[in-house]
Amino acid sequence: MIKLYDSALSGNSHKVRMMLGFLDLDHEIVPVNWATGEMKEAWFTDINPRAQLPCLDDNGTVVWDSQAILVYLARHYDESGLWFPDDPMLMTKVVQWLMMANEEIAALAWARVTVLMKQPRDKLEELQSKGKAGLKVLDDALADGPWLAGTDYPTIGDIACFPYAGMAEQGEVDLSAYPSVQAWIARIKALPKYAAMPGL
Ligand SMILES: N[C@@H](CCC(=O)N[C@@H](CS)C(=O)NCC(=O)O)C(=O)O
Repeated sequence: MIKLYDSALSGNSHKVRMMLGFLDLDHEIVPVNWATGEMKEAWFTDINPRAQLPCLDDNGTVVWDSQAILVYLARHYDESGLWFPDDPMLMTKVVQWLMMANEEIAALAWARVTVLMKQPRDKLEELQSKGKAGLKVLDDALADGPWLAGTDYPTIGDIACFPYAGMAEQGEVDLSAYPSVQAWIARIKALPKYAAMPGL
């Protein structure tokens, strides 16, 4: 049985919950208390030395980092071959979006944490502008077609960018400037087997 070490509040964990849903994979959720820093406890760092969520354990195969987990699940379980396509150019494009998710779009995650956890706001503007730069790149790509990699079906690149783009307003970033991103968010939420997340 697949085990997902997860926090309900975590958009990175949500990427994995979405993928497990799209692939219809049975799994067990193991909640880890992000707010109290349970990821730093020895029982968890023995499993994931990076001390971060999410972390997946597939019958003893442990994978951490949401982008890496998306690749793992697509490679192992996606019979359609569409979520992470084999075609070299398409695969390259998907990897570009995985990197974007881990960089500019992740800045939106930190802006969200700053606001939700009422942390000091000295870095907030910097995080928001980095996130907005990412949203602009997404918006321009999505003006040309429904999905980020230029396919007519979603890929793990879309999943990786989705949660923190979709929750940008929780980090006080107005999404109305990004109409193609807004339409894409609605498109993702309308996919069959989409796993919902509170606040998204
Ligand atoms: N690049 C990692 C980032 C993971 C990450 O930052 N996870 C957060 C929860 S959403 C976490 O566990 N943070 C704890 C910490 O960094 O101390 C991924 O995509 O999985």
